[in-house]
Amino acid sequence: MFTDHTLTVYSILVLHGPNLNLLGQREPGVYGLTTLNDINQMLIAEAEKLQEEGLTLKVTAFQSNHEGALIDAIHGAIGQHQGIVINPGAYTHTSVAIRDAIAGVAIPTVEVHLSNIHRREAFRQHSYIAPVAIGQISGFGAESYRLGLRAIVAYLQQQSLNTHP
Ligand code: CA2
Repeated sequence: MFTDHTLTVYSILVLHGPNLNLLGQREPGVYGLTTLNDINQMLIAEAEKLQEEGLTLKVTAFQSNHEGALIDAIHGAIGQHQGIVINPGAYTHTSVAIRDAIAGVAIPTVEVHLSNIHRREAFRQHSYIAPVAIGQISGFGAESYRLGLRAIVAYLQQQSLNTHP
């Protein structure tokens, strides 16, 4: 009888879109007091917690206010990261280019939002990203990111079980 001691290692890229660098510093009434750094630290803490479940998780976070920089980061994920968690910010509602990049790299991606975009203005209720994402988590504040990280990891684990039963 063989016991599989294979170490499961996943590297996840977390992308934050435009204006999210202002989190916790401006408009706390809309987006709360949590800063982007708080969110990134929370995700690193979550990765350490998953370590106790036998999973080695590396989290790399990147924020940009520029569409092209986000697209370059998505392209750069090929061969480096197994999953992406992205809050595309306002590009959610405008960017065919980010959608094409996600579809192009074919890396499983979870879309996250702090606010519930479906109960906000009509223009925020459409996402160009959702059709190329595994799923969308929206409306739980900073917790959306933690849930997004959990979701991508659960997806990758399931995929690996399907490939190597
Ligand atoms: O709810 C979300 O996470 C959004 O992606 C946030 C975007 C918004 O355009 C999307 O419709 C929904 C805006 C992020 C702006 O963040 C700020 C934070 C503090 C001050 C000003 C903007």
